[in-house]
Amino acid sequence: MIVGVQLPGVTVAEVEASLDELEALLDTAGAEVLDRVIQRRDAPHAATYIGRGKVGELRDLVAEVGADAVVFDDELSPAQQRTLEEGVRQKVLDRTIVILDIFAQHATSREGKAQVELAQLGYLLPRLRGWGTALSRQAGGRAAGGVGIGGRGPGETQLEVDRRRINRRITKLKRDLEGYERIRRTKAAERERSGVEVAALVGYTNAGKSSLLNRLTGADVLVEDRLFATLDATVRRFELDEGGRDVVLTDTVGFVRKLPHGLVEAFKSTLEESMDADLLLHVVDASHPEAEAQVVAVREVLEEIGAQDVPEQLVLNKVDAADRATVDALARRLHTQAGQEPLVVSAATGEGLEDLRERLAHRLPSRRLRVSAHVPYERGDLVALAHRRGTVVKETHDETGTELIADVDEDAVLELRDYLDVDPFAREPEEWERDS
Ligand SMILES: Nc1nc2c(ncn2[C@@H]2O[C@H](COP(=O)(O)OP(=O)(O)OP(=O)(O)O)[C@@H](O)[C@H]2O)c(=O)[nH]1
Ligand SMILES: [Mg+2]
Repeated sequence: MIVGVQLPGVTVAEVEASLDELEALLDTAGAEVLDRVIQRRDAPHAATYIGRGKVGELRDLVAEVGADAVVFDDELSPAQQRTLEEGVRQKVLDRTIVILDIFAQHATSREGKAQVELAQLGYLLPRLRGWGTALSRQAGGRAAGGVGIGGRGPGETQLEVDRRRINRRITKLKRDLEGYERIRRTKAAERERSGVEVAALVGYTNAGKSSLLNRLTGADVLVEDRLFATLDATVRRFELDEGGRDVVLTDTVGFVRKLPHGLVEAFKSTLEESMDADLLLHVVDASHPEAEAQVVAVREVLEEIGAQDVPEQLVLNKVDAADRATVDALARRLHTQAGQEPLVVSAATGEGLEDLRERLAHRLPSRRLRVSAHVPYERGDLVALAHRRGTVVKETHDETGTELIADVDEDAVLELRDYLDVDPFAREPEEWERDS
């Protein structure tokens, strides 16, 4: 049984849409929804969320349809959860625990697993009272049945032991995560030094981010019609244009409405990949009826992780599955709101992907410099280098060598240094001419 509350200023349709999504989340988590209840309120009831009278009704309904759990569409406080469980006489869960559960099922890397566990423990800790016995059983016989065995001090209750154990675990997880983050930072710094530009795929879960990454880079990331298929950041390099300009594309966890704060907190270092990007490719499922609300939700999370100032390119995906007029209308509305023209693509058919590459090439701040050089014939390798690592704008030949005008990266400039007509390193780096 799923339960939503309709507060003032929210339409029934919006509550229904959010419940549809909760149903999809539960489906992904492996549960089946039998029925739903919507309760109108001016504000959530402090003790029971839906109001005391409604709890009795809910209990009868739950018994009637034979549901073995009630899932609320918003995060419940630990006290509300307890009170509701007593009133409904079934297990009471909320959207947060469902999302945490899916993340736990899907995490594969050690970092991903540690992040999810950290978020789960943060959720569990204040709720320990109700779950204390279950946790003790989980911990095995030692602590649970132990008479003075293990770390149990005199007069200490089971609850205190559990709390202490969880806090120790949280400390360890945080330490591990700091280690992973250091590795990530080192890699990011290497990329920065090598002058490669980074574009990050962001967007609502199931929008088609991994599909686009696979299409553009020939990667082989798991694509599935389920929520949160991707939890680990994948980084792929691909050639953007003929000039051999490389771009790094990152794929990461998708967003969802009411994403638990603890989870955003725990995943911050993974999500920071987007913060450090030169450009965000914000992928939207244009065939989804809630596409616009999803764009808003994604922007909220971006703000939460401090990525709101990174340049953004909207990419309307799955247009093969959507009605053309609907896509056009959506593109126009988003265009007016965001002041940028969304790209219209399909990862499935490949439509619009050339435009996407072009837009990427255009919007990524190039770290290249325009140079003009006179390269003697015996250094033909340098001319070849300019072709390989840059774009040659003009190439002429005279008796002594090749006259070259080219856009190249900084390393290539250094190699060409002896033959440059003007030495760009004689000036401040900020003054370097940049093509953009
Ligand atoms: N019709 C159609 N389906 C698509 C397109 N792109 C992706 N899909 C489907 O949409 C579903 C989700 O695709 P993913 O690439 O896994 O989406 P994602 O954004 O990476 O999702 P998460 O990792 O769960 O956040 C899959 O069933 C894809 O086959 C498209 O252009 N057209
Ligand atoms: Mg994915």
